[in-house]
Amino acid sequence: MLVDKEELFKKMQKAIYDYDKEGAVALAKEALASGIDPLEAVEKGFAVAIRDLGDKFDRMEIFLPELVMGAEAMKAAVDVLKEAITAKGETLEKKGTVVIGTVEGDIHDIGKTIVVAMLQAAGFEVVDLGKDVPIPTFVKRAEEVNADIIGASALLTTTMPRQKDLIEYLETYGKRDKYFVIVGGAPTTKEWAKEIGADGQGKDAAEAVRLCEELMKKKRGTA
Ligand code: B1M
Repeated sequence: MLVDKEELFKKMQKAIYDYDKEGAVALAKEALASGIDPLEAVEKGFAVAIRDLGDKFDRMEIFLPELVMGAEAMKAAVDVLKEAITAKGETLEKKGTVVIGTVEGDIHDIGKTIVVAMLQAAGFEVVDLGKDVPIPTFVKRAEEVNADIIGASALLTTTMPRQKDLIEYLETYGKRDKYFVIVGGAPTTKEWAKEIGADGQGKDAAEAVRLCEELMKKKRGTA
């Protein structure tokens, strides 16, 4: 049966506006069964509504409990889609190892989780440190798994400085040249990445993957 994609994306947005976790999960499964690209389902469906709820929260049209309920519905749907995205990468030759997390003081992890899934789908080995991660933990894990790239996500303007702290921490311990550092999260920009001396910024999950691929080519001298 042919599915009207735009119609399905609208239903996904409605499920988030209605804080309807079961509905969101069912729609994520419907998207997969219909062969819709899971990343497109996230970005054109669920994410449109959660970002709009964020704006409504900012204008005090809704309050934190409502934003939390919307986020829970979104997270449940992303969990379903994530598995489908990740499955694509299981048979690929490993492109490199990325240690990634959301910085200390920041509990936003929906976008980072999508970045993790997309990196795995592209063939990267990924160590996901989760959220609210202290800077020394990024470096300790990178050392343990002999990572190529460290990725730090930040969604708050107040936690973006932790990305700078990561670079300074690496410099302090003489390890800056050992790892590429990439940053991301809604408030970050290419200018910010340059300013703090990062190796790049991904505006979304697809760009983060392209960036990691380019950095690995650079490391192997094939760029
Ligand atoms: Co919060 N929050 N929130 N929130 N929240 C924002 C970020 C905010 C912009 C909303 C707003 O007011 N308009 C605002 C920040 C304002 C600012 O900093 N100036 C805000 C605030 C204020 C807060 C609290 C402080 C609210 C409070 O308690 N008073 C609090 C913070 C708690 C804390 O962290 N200490 C808080 C809490 C929450 C919830 C728990 C309710 C929930 C998070 C649930 C969770 O993640 N588990 C939440 C949500 C959902 C949001 C918004 C609405 C949506 C974020 C999201 O999931 N987007 C957000 C508004 C917004 O971003 N416009 C908001 C969808 C996701 C697919 O996109 O995360 O951008 P995104 O990820 C993208 C890219 O950014 C990129 O790829 C991803 C996929 O394409 N990317 C990377 C992300 N990480 C990357 C890393 C990379 C590369 C690319 O390399 C390493």
